[in-house]
Amino acid sequence: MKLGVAIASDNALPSAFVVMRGLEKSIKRAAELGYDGVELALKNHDEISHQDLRAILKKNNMEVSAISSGQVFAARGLMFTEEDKEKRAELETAFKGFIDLGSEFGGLVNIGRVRGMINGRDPQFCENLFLDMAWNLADYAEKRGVKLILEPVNRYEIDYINNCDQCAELVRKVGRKNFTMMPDVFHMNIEDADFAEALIRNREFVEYIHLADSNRWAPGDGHLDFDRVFSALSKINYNGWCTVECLPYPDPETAAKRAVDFIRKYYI
Ligand code: LER
Ligand code: MN
Repeated sequence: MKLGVAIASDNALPSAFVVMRGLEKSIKRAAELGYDGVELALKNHDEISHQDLRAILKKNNMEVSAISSGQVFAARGLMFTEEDKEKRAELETAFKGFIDLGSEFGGLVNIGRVRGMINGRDPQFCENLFLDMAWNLADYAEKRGVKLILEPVNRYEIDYINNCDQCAELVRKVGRKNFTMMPDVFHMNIEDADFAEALIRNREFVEYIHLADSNRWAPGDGHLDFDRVFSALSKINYNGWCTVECLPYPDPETAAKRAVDFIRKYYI
């Protein structure tokens, strides 16, 4: 298991769920704190060039755990369930840029809130919009050795795909080997009846994990049962990334440090 931390550029929205901001300084600090890698929460694929990113990672002996796309929804209003052709084309371009970046760095691109809303529309109509985009992007990603990872997100943020079972059902409908799932234990704590049962039941699709406590502070700062989470991950022989995606509270440095200190006891 490898440990990552979510970071973004200095100009990321306040609603970007990241621990640290400023790409270069966050990568350096994450390395010093003992993380193995960083998840890049990007608005645009060209926020950083491949060349600059390669150099910063090498200097700090760090990896990219995944590229995350929440700001494409939050800042640009783009989503898989969009009907408007121009906005769909804009989303496709953004994601292809993320996939190109992912093909050199980490090989994983997240689909969180960007899967979109239903907003009172016909659910089947929305699913078709989602599937069209998912198939198109999965084909593009497959040729570049990249996986797309769909994240169940709680009902207070999105009205489509809230728990792991719904996510697994949609992953089956997409039916592509490079289209899997990434549970976030903060959302699971709201939406899934039991961490262990949900992870074990859907083990074939668990590709990546987001970690935050019940209050979305650093793991250890709330009341979420991490013993149960990590024993389930060990039961399913999970060997991928666990990436801290908590709020930067009480401040980014403290959150990043508390998280790594708390989680270290669960991994070697
Ligand atoms: C949003 O709450 C979240 O968890 C992100 O990883 C996805 O947008
Ligand atoms: Mn998340």
